Amino acid sequence: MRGKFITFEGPEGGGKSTHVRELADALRAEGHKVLVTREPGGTRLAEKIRGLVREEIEDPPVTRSEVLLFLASRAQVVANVIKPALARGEWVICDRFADSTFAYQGYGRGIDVQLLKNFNDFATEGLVPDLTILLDVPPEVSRARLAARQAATATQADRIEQAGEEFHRRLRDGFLELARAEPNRFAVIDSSGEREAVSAAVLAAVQRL
Ligand code: Z5A
Repeated sequence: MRGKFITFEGPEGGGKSTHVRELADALRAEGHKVLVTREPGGTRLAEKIRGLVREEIEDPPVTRSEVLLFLASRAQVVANVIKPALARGEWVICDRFADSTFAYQGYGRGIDVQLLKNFNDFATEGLVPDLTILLDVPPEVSRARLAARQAATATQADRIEQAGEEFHRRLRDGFLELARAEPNRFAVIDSSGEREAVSAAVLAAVQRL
């Protein structure tokens, strides 16, 4: 039997990486075989693309290149990692997927979302998650968490994190609009509260699946 495909989405600092790990542990404890991956990334080539899109360089990618880089990374991880794992009956949890392209490059950067959906279908051969968990946080919570993490790890905001406040407001609204359009696929969880409460809401959404 084909495995289940779960994606985590949302603005930066929403706790995706944290809750991906916690969900994977919970599912493994129930005896499921779970593969965790992320976007951009998840294969050697895709991890190189991840470096390229986040790097501060003199000639940063123009928006169209940015889209193509994310889609190239996605095509690699879908073909070489996600689809084979699903075919083996494993659960796959992916930290970001197609909805990030629609939110960041569509609502955020202003590329037509329908056009992005068509290109995305080409990259994924039509693969759609069974469940998408949208960890929603307002921009001020997102900024505060990222600032705390940067202070703790002595790191700097990357190229995309540095995009302005208006960009981050548009992409959050974009995620929420995507969720409204597909209520059966999305579970929207307020991630500004306590971590334990968010974990419980994630598990409840997965149990419904
Ligand atoms: N991108 C794109 O533009 N288009 C695309 O198609 C795709 C991606 C696929 C990926 O970078 C970047 O690429 C991203 C979108 C863009 N933009 N940026 N920047 P990434 O994967 O490195 O960044 P991210 O996805 O935004 O992850 P993140 O910043 O690491 O955030 P997170 O994974 O959602 O959160 P976290 O690391 O689990 O938690 C952040 C901090 O908050 C951490 O210190 C936690 O301990 C803390 N935290 C978590 N939950 C809580 C709660 N509930 N309370 C308090 N503190 C908490």
